[in-house]
Amino acid sequence: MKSVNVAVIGAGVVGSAFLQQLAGAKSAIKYNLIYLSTSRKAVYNKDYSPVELAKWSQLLQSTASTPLSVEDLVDYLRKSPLPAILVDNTSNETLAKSYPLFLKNGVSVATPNKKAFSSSLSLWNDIFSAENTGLCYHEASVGAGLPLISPLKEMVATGDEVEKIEGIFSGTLSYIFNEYSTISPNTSKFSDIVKVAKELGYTEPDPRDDLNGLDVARKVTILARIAGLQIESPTSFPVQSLIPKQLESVQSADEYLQKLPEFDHEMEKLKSEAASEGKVLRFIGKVDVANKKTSVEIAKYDASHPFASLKGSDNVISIQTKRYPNPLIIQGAGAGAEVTAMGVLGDVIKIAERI
Ligand code: NHO
Repeated sequence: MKSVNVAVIGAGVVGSAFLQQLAGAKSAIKYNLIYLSTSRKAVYNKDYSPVELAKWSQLLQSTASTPLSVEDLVDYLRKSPLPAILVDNTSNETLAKSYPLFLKNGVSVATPNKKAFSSSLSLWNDIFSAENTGLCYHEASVGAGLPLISPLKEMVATGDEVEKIEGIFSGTLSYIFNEYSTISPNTSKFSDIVKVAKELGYTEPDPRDDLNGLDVARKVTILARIAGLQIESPTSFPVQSLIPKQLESVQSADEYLQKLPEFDHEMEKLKSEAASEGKVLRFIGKVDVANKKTSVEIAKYDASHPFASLKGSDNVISIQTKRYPNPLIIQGAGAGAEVTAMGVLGDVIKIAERI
């Protein structure tokens, strides 16, 4: 039976779900967990003997070992007697910047961490350099487990031409707009819905981290680059922030939420304008390949458009290509531990089959 060695960094929301799914993976390949770390602790054996996957949580709790430095981890995995895969389940930028080092040394990478793929274009080029001997897969960096990046890469590799990608890429902002701007008009206030979204745990601890549009801009950067655009960074194109200027610099999330009702009329104006045209508001990311334009903005959609009938915190992505002049629509849960971990494990299995 083929076996591979797997090193996992990060055992938080996504990491724990990933480890649980790895333990039950249905695959013809055997996955040995040879390294597991959080920011403070690590579990591994110098002789590469596997860590008991079923006991990962207790082992992490009782270990006295601290994480290896990036250089030492590269060295440990480079010398692995079996093909090695690094799974980065953190949102750490330094680690993301070190992927080229792993990949050059024959270590493959699977990750939901958006940072590496949506930072500078030179980092992207280093990660996907033809000289690398490791593979790098990142399905869950956009749309969690939705099949999006892999089919998009296949379309491009087989000669299709992407013309336009448009979508709702944030689970949080999907929920907020699906509740706020509905096909049958409602009287909900934007500030109240943001508060509920926070209470339900849909937003980041400070909702401004969702409402500033940067998370969506990162996802748009990734898709635009796959579609062939040379996007320099997620701040190199227009991104509409939903945070009123006056509230950008208030100290705490609480103060922001407390003052947000004072600005409800701004969003209300847009909502009623849309309603008078039989439309709803949605917060979308757009890649227009022909015109080399990307953007993140509030847009209006007819009640009959697939984006208008979205439910809960679902993502929806429309991809128009030469072969799919009627766009291909991919829709479903785009956030959450289980579906994100599924995307990561799917990548690990694909890598294991190919190395
Ligand atoms: P946590 O729960 O904070 O866990 C992070 C873990 O990494 C911890 O164990 C921490 O100790 C460890 N860690 C951090 N820095 C480290 C370091 N330098 N060395 C070693 N260990 C370190 O984070 P999550 O939620 O589990 O997220 C992990 C990664 O998955 C992040 O890159 C995140 O962006 C990505 N991700 C998460 C989700 C999600 O649902 N939680 C999604 C996608 C990707 O589908 C999701 C999504 O996009 C949600 C989004 N907010 C939306 O659409 O609204």
